[in-house]
Amino acid sequence: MDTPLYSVRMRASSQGQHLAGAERIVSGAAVSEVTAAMVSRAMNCATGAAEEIHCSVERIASAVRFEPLPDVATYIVNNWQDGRQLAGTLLFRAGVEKDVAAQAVLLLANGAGTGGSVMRGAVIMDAETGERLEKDPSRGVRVSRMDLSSECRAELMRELASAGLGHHRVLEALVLAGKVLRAPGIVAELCWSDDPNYTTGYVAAPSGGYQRISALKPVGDSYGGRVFFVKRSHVSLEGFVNYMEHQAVLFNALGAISPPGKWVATDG
Ligand code: PML
Repeated sequence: MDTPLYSVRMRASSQGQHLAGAERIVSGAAVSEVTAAMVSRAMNCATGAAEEIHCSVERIASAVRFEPLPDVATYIVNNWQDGRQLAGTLLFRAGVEKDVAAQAVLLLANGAGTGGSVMRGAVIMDAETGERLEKDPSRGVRVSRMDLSSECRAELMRELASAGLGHHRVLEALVLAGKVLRAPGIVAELCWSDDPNYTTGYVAAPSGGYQRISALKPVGDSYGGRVFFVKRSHVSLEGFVNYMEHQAVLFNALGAISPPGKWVATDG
């Protein structure tokens, strides 16, 4: 009989503001240790002490999908303006209309949530028309239930560190994007962090993999978020959201990790 797996999730907040979140998929034997490590991380958050920490542990009842991670590429750009131009190019290459890509960049830059706030979940956008498709635009879609097998985690940490990509955000975003790229009907994802000191973001696409861009916003800017592009006429939105929120995906093999390369913007 297969060993049962558990989804362990943590979210920490202070004065109603999200501070930190984490999630893992582990065997029953590892649940206590992983939960304790998450609580410790929330208690020692660089952005302030947590006032509330919520942890949940759920046995995964449905079949877990085992998948390889996407390839990783890093483009070094001169500034965030060039980074946004590159994001537009990569999104267009993936199948997103040019004006829709530009619209998505502006949406994240100005706050995709209610009243121009940062949205915790992701926007779903029609790659052909730019129409927003998420049911509740104040909440967006949360991607959940994805992790690395323990062998793959150890190997990935080693490989990322030796490529100079040891920041925890790279590993976490790569795993999330890995799940997104396996979604039925996904065209591409655009993401950058709302951390004012973390300016790197990425465009992920089934054909291009996880394509990091060294700057997508100026330092000090606290806007960020995620946009998932689909083609409305080709996708079941219900199936898409259900996959993002509920399907457990465990990554058990690495993709190629290329060394960073310089990217120079072109006119027009
Ligand atoms: C990376 O450097 O590859 C991570 C980029 C996106 C980070 C998103 C986030 O942590 O919110």
